[in-house]
Amino acid sequence: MTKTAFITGATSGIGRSTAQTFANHNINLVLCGRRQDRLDSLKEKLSDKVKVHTLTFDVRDKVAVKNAITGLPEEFNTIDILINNAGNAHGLDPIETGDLTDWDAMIDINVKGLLYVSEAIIPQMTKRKSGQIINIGSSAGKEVYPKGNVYCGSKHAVLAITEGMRIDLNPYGIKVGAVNPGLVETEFSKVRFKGEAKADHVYTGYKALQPEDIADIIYFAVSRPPHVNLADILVFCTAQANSTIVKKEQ
Ligand code: NDP
Ligand code: 8X3
Repeated sequence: MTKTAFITGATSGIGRSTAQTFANHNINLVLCGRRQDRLDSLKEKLSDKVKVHTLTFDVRDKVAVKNAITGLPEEFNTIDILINNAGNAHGLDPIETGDLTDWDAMIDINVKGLLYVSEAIIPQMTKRKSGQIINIGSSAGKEVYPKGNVYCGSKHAVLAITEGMRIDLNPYGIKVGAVNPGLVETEFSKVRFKGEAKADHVYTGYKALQPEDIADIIYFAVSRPPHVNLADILVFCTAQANSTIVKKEQ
């Protein structure tokens, strides 16, 4: 039977690429983000392959999240796969000069937003005793780096929540796992550096992971047999050894 995946942060980067990969493998899609124009064009692009529905909400708005998910049309309201991907870093500052607005954004989006979406979807999975949840963590959820403080904290929280979900949803046979990438060339650094020129240098001098690389891994995780759950995957590009060591061309 054709499955339906619910992907947050589908307007860009890893989420958009995952939507494209899933469509290529005949998985119907509920695509979410704040930028309606991008959701519309992605829907237009993928609708010749699979059924696509879009939802526009900010994951920080728990009422909007709940209303959007409970209001899904019948054709899309059985979610087999949840990809909790929406998130970003905001700023890269030492803790002593950090910006409260940035801190709020990272905790509210990366942690609380993931929880709001999960809260609205998990009950249907427990009721059916089936489903799969993949949370997009980060290498920053495994290792803290200088000035990464709150972003790393938010991604450590994503990993802890993933483990908690896996334990609590174990009786229901629901698969839960995390995919934790290192440097991926997306709009991530534009957001982190608020459009400043230094964002352009993050992915130069080496071959960073591409969003398609992560989408392939996510598809691999959702296409395993029922008894196989990829619980925790850490992915670096070859040039990256850890959060601080990246081999760049001079
Ligand atoms: P992008 O900036 O390219 O994409 C981020 C996505 O998240 C967009 O679709 C954006 O949609 C959505 N999003 C952000 N804030 C909100 C919000 N408040 N409400 C709803 N949607 C939101 O970055 P990536 O694709 O790289 O990031 C995707 C995930 O991967 C994030 O969780 C990130 O932390 C993680 N990650 C990224 C890495 C990288 O190096 N790029 C490495 C490791 C992990 P819109 O703006 O339309 O709302
Ligand atoms: C994104 C990768 O190294 O910028 O999570 O934190 S990093």
